[in-house]
Formats: sequence, C-alpha cells, structure tokens
Amino acid sequence: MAPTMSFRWYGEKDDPIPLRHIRQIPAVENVVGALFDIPVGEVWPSASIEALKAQVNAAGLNLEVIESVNVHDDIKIGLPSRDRLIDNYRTTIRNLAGVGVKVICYNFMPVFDWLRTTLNYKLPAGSYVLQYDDAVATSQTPEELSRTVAANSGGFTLPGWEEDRLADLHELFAMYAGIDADGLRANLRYFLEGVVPVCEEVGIRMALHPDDPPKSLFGLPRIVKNLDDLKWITEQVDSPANALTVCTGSLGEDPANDVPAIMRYFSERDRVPFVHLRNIRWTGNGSFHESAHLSRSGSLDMYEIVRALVETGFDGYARPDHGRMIWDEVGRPGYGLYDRALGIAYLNGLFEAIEKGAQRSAQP
Ligand SMILES: [Mn+2]
Repeated sequence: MAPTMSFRWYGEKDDPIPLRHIRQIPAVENVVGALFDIPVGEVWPSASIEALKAQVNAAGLNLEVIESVNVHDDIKIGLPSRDRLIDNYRTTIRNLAGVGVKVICYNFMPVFDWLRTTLNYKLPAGSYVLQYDDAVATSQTPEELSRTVAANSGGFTLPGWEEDRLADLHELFAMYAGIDADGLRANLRYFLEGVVPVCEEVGIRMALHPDDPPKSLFGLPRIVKNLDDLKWITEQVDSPANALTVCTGSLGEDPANDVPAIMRYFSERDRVPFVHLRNIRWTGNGSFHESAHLSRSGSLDMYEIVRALVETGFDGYARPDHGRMIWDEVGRPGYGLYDRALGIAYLNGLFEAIEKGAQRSAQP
C-alpha cells in the first residue's frame, strides 16, 4: 500500500514552481495547498477553495490535503472570542470537505510558527539549507532574531515573523503571560472537542503538526514535542479524526525522540493520515541543519521510518517536506523543486523496496 505522494504548493502568485512541473515528479498525485490571503480566524469561502481546486485539477493533480488552516491565538489563549473563531473553523472544515479535501494539517504553537536562525546555511557541496543554532535562538529577543534571520537569509522572513506582526508582539506575549503548558493543553482539548465532531460528520481528519523545533522558546509553552505529548493529545478526543501529521524532521530535531518508534506507535493506531518525510543533521548542543533526504545525509534513519509506515499498512498522504536549494535554483528557502523531487525519488525507492521485501518474505 503506497502512500499518496504529495507536494506542497504556495499558489500561482507566490510559488515560482508551476503545477505542470510538480505533475512530472514520479508518483506525485496530490498537491498540499492553502489559501494564503484569508486572515487567520476568518472562514475560507467555498468559491475560493473551488477555484484553487480547479487550478490543481486542471494540472492533473488532486487537492486532498490542506496545510495549514491556522488556529487563531485567541483559541490557544482561551479568550471568550474563541467560540466564534472555532465556529468559523467548523465552517471552513465543512467548506473544505465540500470540495473533497480529506486532511487538514495545523499546528498549535503559540505566537510563532517554525523557527530557524538562517534560511541560507551553506553545506560543503554548495547547497543551501535551513539551519537552527540554539545558542543564537536562545540568546536573542524575538525582534532581534527576526532581524538576524532576515540578514542571514537574503530578506526572507519566517512565517509569522513579518514586520507588521512583530509590532503587536508585546501585546501578544502579554496575553500569553498566564498560559503555561497545562493551560495550553486545556485550550487544545477545547478546540478539538469543538471541531472533531464536525470532522467525523464530513469525513475530514485533523492532522496536528509537531512543534518545530520541539522545545519551549521565549518562555512560551510548547506541547507537541514528543511521544508523551502526542499520546496525551490523541487520547483527549478518541477519534481517527483527531490525528497527527508526523513530521520526521521536526520530531527528529530532538535526539531524544525515537522517530521510527513514534511513527509506528501512531500509524498502527490509525492516527497518521499525513506524514512529512525529511532528514536533519544534529550538530550538537540542540542545534541542527536540514539535509538531503537520504539516511546517510543526516541523523535520521529514513529506512526505519518508512519501514514503520509499510509494516503498519500506512495508506495516507506523504510529502518530502523541505529540501536543499541546489543547482542554483532561486526560490522559497526549503521549498525548491529540485531537491524535493530528488527526495521523492528516494522515498519512492524506499517504499517499493520495503513493500516488495515484505511481500517476498511473506511468500511460502
Ligand atoms: Mn513538517
């Protein structure tokens, strides 16, 4: 049972990669898309989703995974406005189901999305990758770090770290002042109790992405970091619709996380509709950089990760997540065409070899 190989696409306006190139990557059938111009918390209109789907379908691809429908900070903080916002989220779920979407990837990180300290870290062979230097990240204020990243990264900023947003940062931090990890967990449970019944009704699965990196930063709690966190979350609302995006890179950034074991644990319990398959290399003291997908290129054993998926009958969606920037490609750091396509070619090979090996050893 092969995964539905997928590729993230930022839309005609913001992604230099045309859909027809994505269609040419071996085995890719599905686009992981989103509407990027809807403010967080607002309903995604059916007509806009339909238009995106029509574009994707015209290129011979499907639109069955959305990444992300972001969760408003008021929900994470637990403000009274959350009920209206969760209601909007439910309407968005219904609208997405109406055009055939099956999985919604989301995260529950306070204030910021994923964090790196440079988006242009040069590896010895001359490729560029995203890098996280823990000493830099933990010694700077968010404002300082935002400037550091922009200076290191040719003007690219991290998602959620845009200048206009940084202006409101003090206010946002103040609102999180009373929220510790348990408070954030209670607010996640409240959110899940609000949306999962609608998901069950319309046939969509919520797939929570781990925190990246999987640790607390700037004094903000993070609650999606490891096996215990993920167990707690999946046990709160016991439904296949309360599911996970197992991102091997994010979880693997903490050397204490046994990523193949985590993958196996949740896949055999049918809580993994979507996986992000990428590798990283630990460089000591909590720091890491991203790498090519091969096991030998980084610190994660990609063979064992794919074996965990095959042996648990995984039949969900997979994407190569980030790649290196190679061959002088100009584009969005981490989201170039070439290395993500190479990553898919490698993953296709791993899946075929492990599946056929399993079939052969099952024969009398
Ligand atoms: Mn990921």
